[in-house]
Amino acid sequence: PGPVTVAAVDLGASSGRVIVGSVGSGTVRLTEAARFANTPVRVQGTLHWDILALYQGILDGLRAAARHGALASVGVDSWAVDYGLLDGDGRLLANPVHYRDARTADVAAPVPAAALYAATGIAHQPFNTVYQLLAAAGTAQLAAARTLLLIPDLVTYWLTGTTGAERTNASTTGLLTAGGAGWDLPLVSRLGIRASLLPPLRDPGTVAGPLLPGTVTGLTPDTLVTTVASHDTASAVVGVPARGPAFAYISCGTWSLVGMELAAPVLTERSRSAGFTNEAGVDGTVRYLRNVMGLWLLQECMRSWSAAASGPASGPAFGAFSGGGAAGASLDVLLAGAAAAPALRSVVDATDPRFLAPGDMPARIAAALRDTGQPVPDDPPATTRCILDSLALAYRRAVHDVQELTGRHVDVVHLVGGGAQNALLCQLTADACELPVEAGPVEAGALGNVLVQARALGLVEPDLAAMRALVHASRTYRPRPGSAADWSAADRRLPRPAR
Ligand code: LFR
Repeated sequence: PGPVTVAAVDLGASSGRVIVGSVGSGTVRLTEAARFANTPVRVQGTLHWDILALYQGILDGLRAAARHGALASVGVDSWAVDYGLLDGDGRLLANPVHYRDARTADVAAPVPAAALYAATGIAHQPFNTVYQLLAAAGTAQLAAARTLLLIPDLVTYWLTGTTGAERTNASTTGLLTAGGAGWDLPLVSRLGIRASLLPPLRDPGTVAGPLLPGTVTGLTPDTLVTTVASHDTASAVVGVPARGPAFAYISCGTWSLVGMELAAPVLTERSRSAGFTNEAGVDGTVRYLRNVMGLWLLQECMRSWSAAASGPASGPAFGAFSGGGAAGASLDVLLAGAAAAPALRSVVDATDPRFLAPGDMPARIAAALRDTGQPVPDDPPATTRCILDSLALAYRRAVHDVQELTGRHVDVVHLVGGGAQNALLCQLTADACELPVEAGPVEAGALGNVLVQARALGLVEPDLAAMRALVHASRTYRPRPGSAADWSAADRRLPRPAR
């Protein structure tokens, strides 16, 4: 038999993609069928996702994907924590709110942080679903809601009519018991959240339903919608080309998620205060990781620089990152300038929540540098260098801490996602971590999505190691000798955050 065709819908914070996976015997080939911008919209002060524009992009993308071959299956993954609310008729009540919106900034939970961590294993992030629901308490919208669906589950509902909460993504709500076995109902009730909002959990690799007839022109219910590891980071971790157990991963896109795959959660107070979270992975694994701001720092700087270059009136209030364009410096030019700029001149803490919200990122970086008595870069290439050095330093800290907190040894770092294309960042990561970095695949998330569908269709060997054997890194970066002392000196310049 020839290869089987499936489609991965992979929604990221700055763009959505529909990627065709062609699964043959012992091979998986990806082809991009469509890519569309994900442009958030601020309405009366609240930052929203434009969910219908995304859905339109998905429908058009699936039509384009079907031109590559009859689709046996479709799977949807996206960023985590955000949700849509359905009313009693199953209609979406409002556009989902963006996790970078300020509504959760001052929310205090009625349960102490240490108790939340002990119960759920999820590290405090202001945007976790639990805090979004607490921020929404008392609103007419929440009162009218009957079902909460996380973003990929909402898209899956529109495609199939079935509701559920996919387990890897559901873990990021902060409402599952640690390890992800089930909703923590006593906790949900202590928090004053209506348990009836939360749909039954479903597992990656199960069928959500056939595609509803008439939903995508040209596609029939012969196409199944398969539940995948619907948290993009969980799919990316499936798509890590690990060859043994002693690996750390960096899923590097808008965010950088740095950690290890474990068999059980780590719930110690040291782990909590170090900011490590225990998200659910496929097959009962735990994604033990720390959130690092990631390429968001650079994307937001580029947005500021291009708005400045095009004049105050013409810059979008919140535009999707366009990769530069005529007004701003292009990414390639910035990276070439950053490679030539002096190394480790100034570094910021790339886990600092001050960088979370959209805004004037060059000014925030400058303020952080002044706070720590370091020189402020005076042009975009030097600022870009500061960002990449700071990311590599944050990776160094996370790779060091994860070994200390788990008692496990790491001998290779896999850097997957868009950041794997950034040769300077990959080299700095190898230097800072003092470990070889295997870079790629760039589309690890889509690949993990495709692999879980392929497994559900019985097309690949079922164990994770065998699935990963079908995935390949694109390049190895080795640490350059002699740079370790510079990284530990840079590390000493920045106080460790107290959580
Ligand atoms: C990455 C990601 C992270 C999550 C953040 C917010 O795209 O899913 O894992 O912490 O977005 O949802």
